[in-house]
Amino acid sequence: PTPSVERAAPDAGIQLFQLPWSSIAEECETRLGPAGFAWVLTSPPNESIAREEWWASYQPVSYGLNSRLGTRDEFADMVKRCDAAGVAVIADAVINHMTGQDAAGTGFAGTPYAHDEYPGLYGPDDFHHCGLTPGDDIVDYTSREQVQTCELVNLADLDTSGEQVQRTIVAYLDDLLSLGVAGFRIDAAKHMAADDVAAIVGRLPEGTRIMSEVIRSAREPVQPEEYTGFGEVFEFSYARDLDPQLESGVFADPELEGDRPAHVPADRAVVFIDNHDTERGEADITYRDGRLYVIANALMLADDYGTPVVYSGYAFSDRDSGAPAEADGTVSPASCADAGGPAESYADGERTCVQAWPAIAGMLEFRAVAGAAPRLEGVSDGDAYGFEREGRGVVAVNVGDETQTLAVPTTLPSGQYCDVVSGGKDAIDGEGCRGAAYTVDGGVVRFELAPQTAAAIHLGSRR
Ligand code: AAO
Repeated sequence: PTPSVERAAPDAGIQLFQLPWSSIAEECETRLGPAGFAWVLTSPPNESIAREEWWASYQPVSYGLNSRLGTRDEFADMVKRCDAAGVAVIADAVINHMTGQDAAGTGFAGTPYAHDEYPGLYGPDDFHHCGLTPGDDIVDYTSREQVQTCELVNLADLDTSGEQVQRTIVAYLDDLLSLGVAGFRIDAAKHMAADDVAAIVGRLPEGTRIMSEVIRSAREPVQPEEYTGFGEVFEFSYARDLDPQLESGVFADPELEGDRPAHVPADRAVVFIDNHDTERGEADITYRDGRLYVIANALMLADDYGTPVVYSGYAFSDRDSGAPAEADGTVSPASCADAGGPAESYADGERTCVQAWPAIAGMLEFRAVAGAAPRLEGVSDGDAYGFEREGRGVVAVNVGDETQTLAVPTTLPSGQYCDVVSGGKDAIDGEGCRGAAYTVDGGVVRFELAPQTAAAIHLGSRR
């Protein structure tokens, strides 16, 4: 038995999509902090249009912090409580645009707005009117000019090169920082010139964490690499490369020397299996594929590339459906305290509570023990695949429909280990395993993997 094994500080994050602030605060205290999540990505905190679709959050009306997800006070309380639990808050910052162009209206917190008019914030001169396409909408993503000066799905496009616009955005972000947030996801960063984003975030205090959303496409001129000079970017290629392997059972090791081809450098990459857009779009593997989703998350959390962010939202059959809400429009609080998972199926609106899945907690522990140890060359056999984080742990998966054994050579010391995906050790100093147990013997560990399961052992799961 190894009583104390060195653990790296947590680095993984979790996106809690459309979850109210009061519920995130509770999750931080009861689950995220103890499990070892380093940060939580929230949905946009500012006032937006008053509609019940989830995407209302992406149409800002003002920078007041009253939204369907809670009040300013509730947001501030959440940041404090998460911080105290060791979980930093990253807020989703929608700064490329304001509302759709259709009509005048009143925001969720009562602020009036009209076409290109957001009283006290912006007027017509603060917006792009590209004049390049009918209705000024982006039509052709191969045109940098359209992507960065026309309107993304008809949303009033701020001219982020303007001094006054930059100042107004910085004041908003500074306000959030004053409440203790650690950084921002920059929504639709592709649609702002990288120089504009650099100028805006350059005015924020040093150390502010920036994660730009720049969806990679080989066919387009605007590339994620342009946004790595001032922060991290979400690397959309990660899941695009991984998912087909899990679906086909044909595995290929990533390039293990240096950075991966066609991915941003590891220290700039935020990686994910899915997010709120891709689970409604391009992602092949989502909560609907419970077992494969666990496998995908296990491989991501076991990896040595980038900073992973786990995703947790709610089930839906209609792409537009918002999270379950109260009569006054506020999103209903939800608790994952008693949740396990993955479930065989989810009812519409039901929270997936991925942060509560035992496999995720086990893999966060694996990740902490693996620390900076390099990923070694993988082994694949039939529908099974596995790899070692040198001297620290071994992960193995079987994506097929038959039970399969997989022998992985390892430098782990000989002995018995508990699989942390199926339960781990039964107590901190316990002798038994809650789930499967595996033996490392003579430099090999032989996994016995049920259909569509993952397993992982590490120095800290030795019994
Ligand atoms: C809503 C209505 C609209 C209405 C509008 C205004 O749905 O009908 O016109 O209001 O009234 C969200 C929703 C939208 C919603 C919007 C505002 O998704 O439906 O519009 O709120 O309420 C592009 C952007 C990217 C953006 C993504 C959705 O580049 O930044 O579109 N994501 C963020 C948020 C998202 C949010 C917004 C931005 C707006 O995460 O939730 O929208 O704040 C290609 C391009 C990408 C492009 C996609 C989609 O990607 O490369 O840049 O993303 O197409 O157009 C393959 C390809 C890849 C392709 C990808 C996805 O993998 O390789 O190139 O598929 O299709």
